[in-house]
Amino acid sequence: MTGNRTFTMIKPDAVENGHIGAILDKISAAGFKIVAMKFTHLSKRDAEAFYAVHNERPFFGELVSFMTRGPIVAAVLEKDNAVEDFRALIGATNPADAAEGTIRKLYATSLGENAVHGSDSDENAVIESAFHFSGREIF
Ligand code: RTP
Ligand code: MG
Repeated sequence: MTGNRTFTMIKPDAVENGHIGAILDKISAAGFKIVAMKFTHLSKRDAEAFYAVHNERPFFGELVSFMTRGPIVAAVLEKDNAVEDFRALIGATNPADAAEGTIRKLYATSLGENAVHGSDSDENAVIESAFHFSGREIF
């Protein structure tokens, strides 16, 4: 799996704002194949574990409360060079800095509420996919 898969979440802001379909269209149009997908709602414990790398950061509490505010779409995406190409497709963390046409530029609300997650390495893509999906749920 390493190298050609990444993990994404459509975050609660984008779900609340009705952007699930548009974001999935952008993902497909960019050449990513969806190999796993679910609509789910993170518990506080889930969000704290998923974003544990940020647990010392000042925005951690805000991040956990945002990510647990409503349902999310979790998915595993397949494409050559998936991690890097997906990070390019979503754009910078802060939508104000994101390039024109990127998912965050189009659909994110703010630095904290930025519409989508994308894994930042092949190693984390594997860990994050396994956090949300069993082997039988990835096709
Ligand atoms: P993500 O992990 O969600 O794909 O985002 P990222 O790599 O672009 O950014 P990262 O540094 O990993 O931060 C994770 C998420 O924390 C929220 N954040 N808030 N208020 C703030 O200063 C701040 N900084 C980051 C964002 O939701 C960011 O996506
Ligand atoms: Mg990150």
